[in-house]
Amino acid sequence: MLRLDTTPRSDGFRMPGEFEPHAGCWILWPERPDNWRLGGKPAQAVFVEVAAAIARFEPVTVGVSAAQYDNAVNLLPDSVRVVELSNNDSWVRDCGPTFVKDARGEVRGVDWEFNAWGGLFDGLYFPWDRDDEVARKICEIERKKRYRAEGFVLEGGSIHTDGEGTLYTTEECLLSEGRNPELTREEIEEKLAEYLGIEKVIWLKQGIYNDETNGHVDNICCVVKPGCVLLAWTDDESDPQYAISKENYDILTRATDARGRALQVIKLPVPKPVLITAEESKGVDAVDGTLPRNAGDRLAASYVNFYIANGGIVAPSFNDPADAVAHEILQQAFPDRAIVQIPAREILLGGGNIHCITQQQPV
Ligand code: KQY
Repeated sequence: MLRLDTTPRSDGFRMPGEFEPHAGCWILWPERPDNWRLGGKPAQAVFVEVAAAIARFEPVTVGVSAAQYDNAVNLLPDSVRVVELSNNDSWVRDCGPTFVKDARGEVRGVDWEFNAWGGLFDGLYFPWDRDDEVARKICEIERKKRYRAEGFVLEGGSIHTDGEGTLYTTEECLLSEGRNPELTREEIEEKLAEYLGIEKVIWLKQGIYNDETNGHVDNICCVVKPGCVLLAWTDDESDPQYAISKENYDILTRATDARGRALQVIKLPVPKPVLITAEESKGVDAVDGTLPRNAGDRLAASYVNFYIANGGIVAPSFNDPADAVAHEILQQAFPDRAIVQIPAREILLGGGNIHCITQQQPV
């Protein structure tokens, strides 16, 4: 399909909010043994649960390597489409296309440059060449025209939009050394405006404590609807998460969005610190150049990292008393959607959560 030399803004395209209607959802199958313990088997079981839960609400496609194709087909329900799709790991939120849409309803894909969350500076593995081809291949499969943002590094998990001109991100990630160090904040804002059709960027400072993505926004804050956001929160002032969340809360409550609205900020508690066990650490292959998984390390656990499906919310749970609180808050925030919680420790052990392993395709 066509690679376009124009930009979405010049063609009248904008990134819709995740809460707008979807044609479907993309997922990539986990298997690399230096990120997923025990060769990815426990993670695969949870990915199956996530895919099946989302498939209750909208069509799901799972991309999988040739080596794992039969296994994935065997484990996934028949309602899920499985396609062979090479990748370096299973974070389609970050390496997949960001879809944009115009007023006539045409959907196109933005294909960002992907460098595994920081390239040779502080990236999480090497190489990442297959990941960088995923957006192009999904656009081909879906017959969508594609904008390649050549030379501009971005992951889908580092941005959220309200679909009405406002984009949310973090300074920790978008101004990081490993992404676009040659660009100023203003130049980055200009790229976001060109490729996503947004008019205003709300810059949070940092993401969740110890998040290996350099603080993706999708783990700390997300958009419920225009003018309303959820923010990961703790009341425990001794937790390093407190100062991070408080600073972001102050920014959000003082901000106005692209339409001039003050924001409603809903606090969503984080679970108690989740640490890697010795057994979990032992199950991950040590590979030079891949971030190690050490026993005792704190994982970036957050209930904010959920997927908004047509008519449903597919959200992580952590076997924590706050699971029920999160369920209640999500149900109040999304009264017209069914809340489905999935025990997500195995995804968290890989460095992200349900939002990070999914990518919506708008209708
Ligand atoms: O959180 C994400 N969006 C991706 C996490 C990547 C972790 C790689 N080990």
